[in-house]
Amino acid sequence: MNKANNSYVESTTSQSKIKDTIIQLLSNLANPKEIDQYLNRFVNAGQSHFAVIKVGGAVLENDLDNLCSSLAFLEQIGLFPIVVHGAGPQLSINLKNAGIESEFIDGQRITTAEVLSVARKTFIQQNLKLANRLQNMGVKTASITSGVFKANQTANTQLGLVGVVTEIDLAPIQQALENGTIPILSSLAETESGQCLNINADVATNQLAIALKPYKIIFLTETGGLLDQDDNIISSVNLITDYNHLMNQPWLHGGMKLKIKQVAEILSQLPATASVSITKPSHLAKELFTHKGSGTLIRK
Ligand code: X2W
Repeated sequence: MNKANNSYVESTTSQSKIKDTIIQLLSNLANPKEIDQYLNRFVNAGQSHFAVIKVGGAVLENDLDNLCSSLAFLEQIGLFPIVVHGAGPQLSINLKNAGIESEFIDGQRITTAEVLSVARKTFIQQNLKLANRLQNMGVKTASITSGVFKANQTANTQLGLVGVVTEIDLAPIQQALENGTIPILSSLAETESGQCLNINADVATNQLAIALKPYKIIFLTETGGLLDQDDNIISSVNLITDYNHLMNQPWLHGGMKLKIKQVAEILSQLPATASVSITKPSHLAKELFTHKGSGTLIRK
């Protein structure tokens, strides 16, 4: 048998081993056929196009164990997501402790030079906290805290040192994936002259998704999905059929409206196969590998 055939046998053997592992782990949630179907889609998306996962600061604070287990599970089965983390709540606490005022305009933090200096330290600290925890579990990571997001300072002078992303350098991410590591990105950018800027982590994720065109964009949150008026998770949103109806609901509050609007904007720039999931860390595998899912699936 020649080398090419050999590697085909090796790769199909390892894929069937992976399938066995997932089937075992999800045996109470999904049937093997379903798992097979999703695994094939994710593998076929290609190494750097499987998923961008956004992790909010609140999840890093309150659900780190589940987050790390879910990311380790993906790594174990050969799926390497690109992680973008926030650290908003941690930054607010650190600023308060330092006696520095912290205010927001439309979800963006007013960032003075003083705020930025605390923000950089906080974001890097949170990045390393996640990376260290994963590394202790045997998962290799690459902390990327600069060099990906190029930005201009926002035109809104009240916001100060907040960035509007102009360009994304995917090379550090590709390199990390080629090295067999999970890239973990902080939401910091630089201007052409090297000035560091603060960017909202959701905005950074959206911009990265548009540049990278992954198969899945996943927002890991504490609530685990978009909630309806009775606080039940809305299991799916079809942007073509449900968008106007949903946006006109009186119970849909501002934050959620903004999120749906942003998701619609990302998906409008991605292939029809791409979708966004909002779920909680402990439900990630269920959301990815079952028809039923676990959080909110948004597609167009
Ligand atoms: C955010 C970046 C962190 C963030 C901030 O300073 O809070 C701006 O608002 P979460 O945990 O995802 O909210 N930047 C400009 O977005 O973290």
